[in-house]
Amino acid sequence: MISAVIPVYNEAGCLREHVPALSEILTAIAGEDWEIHLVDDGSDDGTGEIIDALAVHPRLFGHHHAENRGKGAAVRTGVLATRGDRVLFLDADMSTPLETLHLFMQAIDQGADVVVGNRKSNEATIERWQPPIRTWLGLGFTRLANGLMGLSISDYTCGFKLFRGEAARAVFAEMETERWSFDVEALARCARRGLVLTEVPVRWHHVDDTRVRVLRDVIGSFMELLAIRRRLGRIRPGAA
Ligand SMILES: Nc1nc2c(ncn2[C@@H]2O[C@H](COP(=O)(O)OP(=O)(O)O)[C@@H](O)[C@H]2O)c(=O)[nH]1
Ligand SMILES: [Mg+2]
Repeated sequence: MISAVIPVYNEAGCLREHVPALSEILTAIAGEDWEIHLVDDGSDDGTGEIIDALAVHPRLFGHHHAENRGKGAAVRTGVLATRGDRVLFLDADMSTPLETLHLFMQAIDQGADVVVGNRKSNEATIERWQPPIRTWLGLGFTRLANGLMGLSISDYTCGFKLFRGEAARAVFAEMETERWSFDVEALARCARRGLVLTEVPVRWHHVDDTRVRVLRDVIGSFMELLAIRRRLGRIRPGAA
């Protein structure tokens, strides 16, 4: 079974279109053996009602946070509710085209425990770039995270990652980072467990409508990174 988790914060504009598209791809891959978990993170634009309406479908599940807690907290809520032996999480705006899922499934079949989308590879196709400031900050964030944690991951924050189910649930049960740096904690915990991590180049189409507020989120993400380093120390792969 494949489980998909979508963290959702004020996405009333795109859910009705994107969730059926995802259901279709999952059906093509897994027949009826899929589920989708939509996690509404305290939205105030009617997203919650749309999720409830979609969740009348027997394989679609809605979860609600009473208040906005952050993408990391929402992904955690969703992942811990999954039952699949594959767990995908992806952004509501579907910046990575869903066809990519086939490649990610192959990587797991070939032995990976965790497959992360990589927008920085030469083989990645960026159909529409983020604003330059986001690209530069992203580069700084990646270097800093790698330096602090002793890892060498090309792209932490691409919102498209596939895990073996047990690995996802074990890692997310331990997660404490609630906002944007949660990807770093998740991948650091994967490395610490000695899980096999594969990066796959993706196609990416930046969607302008964003919940990222540069100044607020840069400071918040930096504080989160320091907290992750304090909690986990430098990672020795396979040490826990
Ligand atoms: N749960 C939750 N999800 C969020 C929050 N902010 C953003 N998201 C989700 O995270 C994903 C990526 O957000 P987006 O605004 O597209 O970020 P960008 O693509 O990096 O500009 C989307 O699925 C959002 O709905 C938040 O505070 N809580
Ligand atoms: Mg986006």
